[in-house]
Amino acid sequence: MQYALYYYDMCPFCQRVLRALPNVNVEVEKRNVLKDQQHRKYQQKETGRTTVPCLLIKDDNGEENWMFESADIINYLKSL
Ligand SMILES: N[C@@H](CCC(=O)N[C@@H](CS)C(=O)NCC(=O)O)C(=O)O
Repeated sequence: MQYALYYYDMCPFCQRVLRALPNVNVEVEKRNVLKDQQHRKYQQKETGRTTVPCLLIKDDNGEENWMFESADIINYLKSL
């Protein structure tokens, strides 16, 4: 499994997730959607939304699932 967090620094909901990352048991790649427009475009293409934070969950078969809502993302990552 691979995990990527779509975020930007000034977003308080993103900060909540970012603060939780050191306490989870998986590695999460950070994708700043303001610093890299490709990330923003990809998220929008795949989800129809630009809301952050957003967690991309990619399984071993390459299938991608997207999760919104900071509380849900934190709970999910802590459950792993
Ligand atoms: N309830 C959501 C709120 C997320 C939210 O409001 N994100 C804002 C940035 S702070 C956003 O992405 N707004 C732009 C958009 O929705 O396209 C959460 O807890 O994650």
